[in-house]
This record gives sequence, structure tokens and C-alpha cells, in this order.
Amino acid sequence: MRKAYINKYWVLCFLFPLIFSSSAIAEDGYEMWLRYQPVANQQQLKSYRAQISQLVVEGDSATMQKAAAELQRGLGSLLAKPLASVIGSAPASNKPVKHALLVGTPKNSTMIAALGMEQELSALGDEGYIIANKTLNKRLVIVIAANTDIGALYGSFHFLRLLQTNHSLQNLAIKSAPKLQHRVVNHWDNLNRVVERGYAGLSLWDWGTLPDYKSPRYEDYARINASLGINGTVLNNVNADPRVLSDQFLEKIAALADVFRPYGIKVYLSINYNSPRAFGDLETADPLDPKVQQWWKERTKKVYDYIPDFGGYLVKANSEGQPGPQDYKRDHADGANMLAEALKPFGGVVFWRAFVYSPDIGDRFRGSYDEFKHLDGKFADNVILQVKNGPIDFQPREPYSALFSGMEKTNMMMEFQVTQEYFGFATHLAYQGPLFEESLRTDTFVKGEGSTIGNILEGKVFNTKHTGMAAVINPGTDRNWTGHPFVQSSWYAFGRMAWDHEISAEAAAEEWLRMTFSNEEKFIEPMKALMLMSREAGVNYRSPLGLTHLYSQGDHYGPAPWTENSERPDWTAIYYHRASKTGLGFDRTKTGSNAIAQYPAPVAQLYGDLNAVPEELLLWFHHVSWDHKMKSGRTLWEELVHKYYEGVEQVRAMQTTWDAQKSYVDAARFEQVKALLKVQERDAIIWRDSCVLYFQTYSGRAIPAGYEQPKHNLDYYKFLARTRYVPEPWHPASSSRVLK
Ligand code: BDP
Repeated sequence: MRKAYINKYWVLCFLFPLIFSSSAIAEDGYEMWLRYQPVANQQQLKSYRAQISQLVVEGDSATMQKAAAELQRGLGSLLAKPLASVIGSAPASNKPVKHALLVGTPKNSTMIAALGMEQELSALGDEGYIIANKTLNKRLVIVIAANTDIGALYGSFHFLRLLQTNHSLQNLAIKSAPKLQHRVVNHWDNLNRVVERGYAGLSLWDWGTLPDYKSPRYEDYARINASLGINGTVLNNVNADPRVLSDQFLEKIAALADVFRPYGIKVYLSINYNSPRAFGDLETADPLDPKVQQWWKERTKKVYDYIPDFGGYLVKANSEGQPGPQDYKRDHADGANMLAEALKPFGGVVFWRAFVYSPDIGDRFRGSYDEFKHLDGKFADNVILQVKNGPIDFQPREPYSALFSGMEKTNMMMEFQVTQEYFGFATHLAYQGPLFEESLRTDTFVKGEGSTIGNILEGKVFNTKHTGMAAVINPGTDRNWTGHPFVQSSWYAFGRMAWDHEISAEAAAEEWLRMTFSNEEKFIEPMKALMLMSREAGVNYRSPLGLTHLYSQGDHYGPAPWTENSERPDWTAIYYHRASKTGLGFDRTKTGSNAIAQYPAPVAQLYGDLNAVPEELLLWFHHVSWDHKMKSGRTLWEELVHKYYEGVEQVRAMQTTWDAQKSYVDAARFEQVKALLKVQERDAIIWRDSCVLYFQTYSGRAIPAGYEQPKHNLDYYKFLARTRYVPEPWHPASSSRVLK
């Protein structure tokens, strides 16, 4: 008796608070931003409950079933009570109960049809939706209406977001449609499940157990992406294994495509250009050879036999040792168009990567523009050039890739990187939203003011047929998908900006924080500031003022500005910073490589003028004297030191901010982020001291008084770099690193 009483007592006193107080729940980050925790603000909860009395989802397609399931799961949990629901085949009447939430399309829902929304919906296309308060048969209702089922699913996720972020449900008049067509995530997953530049465990795709076992993670992965409106996924690494097109793999890939399909996500594959040879079928992969063309037509048909709605191929050709059309003296357009022709009958597209820089070019900055500019207008209309945001390679800050303003007659899409290859892997906190925003809002002036990268991508500036945005993401078997919990935020921001490139980094950060952690204002404001500062902090302690690529070859984690030997000069660090006794930086003006001539005149003028170029890009374009006066009044040397020290101070400020959030965050995630910020502080100091001491050997100037002096000498930091832990088993640098 007594024992039973005690048990009940324990349940009431201890388990209940554990279940209902979000800060006390042990969370592992698996749910990402789809946590659907009960609305904490009691007044808000009451009003939501009053405004949503019943869920009516008409239409019984797989997609509508997913929308219904997500709403039931999400609303049931947010409102902390099961919701009365009518799901599936359309109710005969159009008399909803008061405060019903109606979800559907005019085609599959009698109630939505009765509202006569066709006109309003017509401008929103195949993926857009409306969320609005309406009156139907004198009853107040909320509708989520779209032209298609997938639009209704996107609207459902948006509606859940409104509650998750404590948005009012009154005067709702939301109309939303994506600004870009192809909103794609790229996985750099090898078929042996090692993820290139991944840092969050093994590949999600368990090829060994597919197609028979479909891990529940596959569907959760689809939910996460669909909640952002992502509609494509490239499953495998751009350094592609040809086996991915074999029947054995296609059967497995088809099983994944089946899971993703109801969520509107198409599967794409990275292909190896030499596949006809690798399969042992042909001696050549020359795109102008009819046998090669036929081979690709047949293989592509096979792909569509397995996956009828297959999206297309992503291709890294003639880049970093990958095969491509140039091996047969053909150009990139020949190569891409051959694949485009094979895909065309099925509606597929080619994402052809512009990340190409041949070893014999003088300035790598110029590389991909010089490769592709003369091919403008030569690509088939189902080829889309996938261009990294900057001319080099996902550096903490880059000026924009001149291809965006240079290729007027070519479909182009953006390639961003969410995985933090150059940003401290999954160890450092570095929200990438500000980088994406900066890039998308950059004005190229190519057709006058307002020719921003975002508008170019949208097809507003050059009027191209296909539009899109891709990001290299890093999810793996780590329970929280991304390693560092905050890498999730960059995935989130990417997805939101792929939907609407005008969404700000700040808005995306706020939504993510509210959904991922807490709606408490006292938490949101400081944490938003922390996130918005985190990218700049990473720039400051790594490569301020337009320095770039101060890494050793292969290992992109720690500092190695002294790297001077490699197979290629542009795989060293000294190639990029060009430090000398007189100054620092890469002259890309007329007196140097003249790469600035690749930009439209207003941009070339701005970047080419030593006194006008934005200081954060200074050393990208100019070799600058150590005594050059900066806007702050400091010399270049003093400013450089200042920035490196500022970066470390920013990490310390991030630590202080985080420490103050203990009461708003569950213990597991709180302690994890706290510990990782400690590592980040340690690494930031290593970056700062390595770089300042190294550049000092050229500047010959002292670290100004008032800054804490490095604890060790330069040799110490060089040794650290040689013995560093590199969590990349795929990369030669991690095994062949030797003590010399
Ligand atoms: C670089 C990475 C390399 C990728 C390459 C690419 O270091 O691992 O294969 O980009 O984008 O950033 O193809």
C-alpha cells in the first residue's frame, strides 16, 4: 500500500514537472525545430485552444495524409490536448464547426471550394499557399489553402511555425510562394558512408540495409526539409562513385525516393563523368561520341524506371582530379548538354558545377569565370550552372563570384555551404545566416541598381528559365543530425532563404531560436545577437580584412598561414596572403591579376579603389602597405592585430551570453554548447596567436601595448598544427600527417 502511494506521489511531484516544463526535459536535438513543445505562455495557450477547435483535412493523397499527420502531431502537442479531426475523404457538407482549421485545395476540399479562393490562389503557383481567417456558413474558420497538395503541406508547416513562435492567429492573411524553383540540399556522402566535410557521424543512408529496411530517420529527414520548403536532395558526394548508377544502388535509392515523395522532395544523384568506362561498357566517355550518348540515354532511362520522378544529375567535372569532358578536348557545354539530352525526355535537369579551376591558371580567383564566361548561351535549357557564392571556396568571407553577373544567358543557381568546412567544423558556433544574407543582398549593378545576387537567382535580372539555390549540408548519424546544435540553424536559414531570399538572417535566427529552444524574450534577444555576431567572430579570429585560406592543404580546421609547399601553388596559404616585408594582400587590380575586371564597372571601380573598397574585403583585392591608414586611424598592422583580438573577445562574449541562458535551455544542450564554446575560445586564441606571430615576421612591428601577449612562440603553434587532430578519416591529411 505504502509503496503504491509513494510511487504515485513521485509521479505527481516529479514526473509531471519533468514532462511539462520544457527547460527540464532532457533533449538531444533530434527533433530539430519541429519540437512542438506545449505552448508555455498560458494565456497564449488558452487563446490558441479557443481558436482551433477541430482539424479538417480533405483529400486523401499521400501528401495530404502527411499534412494531416503533422498537424495532428504538432497541434496535439503544442495545445497539449488531442485535437478533434476529420481527415481524408471530403465531408459532404460545407458546414464546418466554429473555429475549424480547414486544410486543402479547391479541388480536393468542398469547404475550401465553397470559399471561392481560386482567384487569390492563382498567383501562388504549384507550391504556394494562403493561411487566412475566413467565414464559412457564418462560422469563423482558419484556412490553409493551396492549388496543390504539396502547397497545403508547406502551408501546414507554416501554420505550425506560427504557433511554435507564439504568433497571433488573428487577422491572418498570409500568402506565400517560393521565389526559386529548385531548393536543394547536397550531401557529400560517400557510398562507404563516410561524409566528406561532414563531422556529424556516418552518412544517413544505410546502403547495407536498404531497400528492405527504411530507417525512421529517413522520414524525419524529409519532414525537416519539407518544413522549409526544400524540394530536392542530392544524396551522394560530388566526388562521385560511379556505382551509384548501378541497379543495385538504384534499387536502394528508389526506396529513399518513395519515402521522400509525399514530402515533395525529389532525389538527384551526383554522377561520375567516366561512368561509361567505369561500368566497363565503353573505352571512352567523350560526350560527342554517339556510343557515349547512347550509354547515358539508356542508363538514364533505367534511373527513371526505378525513380519515375527522379530530379537529375549533379556534376563535378574537370575539377580537383574529377573526370570530365575536357579529358576528351570537349568543353563544359558539350559535357553538360549531352547529359541534358539524356534527361530531357523525362523532365530531368543537370546541375553543372562551376567549381572548376585548372592548375595552370595564374589567379585562382579568375578560374571559374575564365572557364565558363565564353560558354554563356551555349548550355541547353535544362542545364543549370551551380555556382559557389564566392570565387574561391566557401571561405569565411568572400566577394561574390563574378559568374553571377557575367552569365546573362545561362540558368544559374547558388551553392552555399552549411557544413562548416572552413568555420570550425561541428565544433565552433558560427551561424551562417549573415553570410548567406550578405551574399544574396550584394548588388552587382549589372543592370543598374537592384541587380542583387538574390534578384539574379530569382531570374528577375536576366530572365532565365530555371532558378535555384543549393547548400551542402552535413547531417549524419549523430543523434542531433548536425554535430553542433547550432549547425541546425544554418540549415534552417538556408531553407528559409531558398524559399524567399529576402528573409533576413535575423528573422531566420529568431524563428529558429523560438522553435529550437524557447520563446522567452529574455532568451531571444541576447541569443539573436550572439548568433548574428558569431560569423563575424569567426572571420575576425581566422582571416580578417579580406585575408583568406590560411589553412594547410586538406585540413581546413586550424591555422597554417605558413603553408608554402603543395602539389599546386593555389593549395598553399602563402599564395593567398602574399605577405612581404612591405605589406599584405593579393593585388587583383590592374597592376596585379586584374580579376576585378570580371565585375561590372561600378563594382570593379569600388573594389579597385584602395580608399573605397569595403575594408572587410581589402586584402582580397590589394597588396597593402603595413603602414596604410585604415578608417579607424590605425595602421594596417594595428588593425589586423585589433581584428584578431576582437575575434577572441567576441567568442568570450558569446560564452558570457550563453552562460546566462541556463534557465531557458535543457541541461543536455546547455552543457554541450557551453563546452563547445570553451573549445572555440581555445581555438580562437590559437588562430589569433598563430596568425599574429606569423604576420609579425613580415611586418616587423610589435603587438601594440594593451593586448594580451601570446603565451607561446611561433614554433609552438607550427608544431600544434602538425600534430592536430583532424576528424576526417576520408582525407589523406588525417593519416599521413607526420612529424617532420
Ligand atoms: C572543397 C572541399 C572538397 C570538395 C570541393 C568541392 O575541400 O572536399 O570536394 O570543395 O566543392 O571545399 O567540390
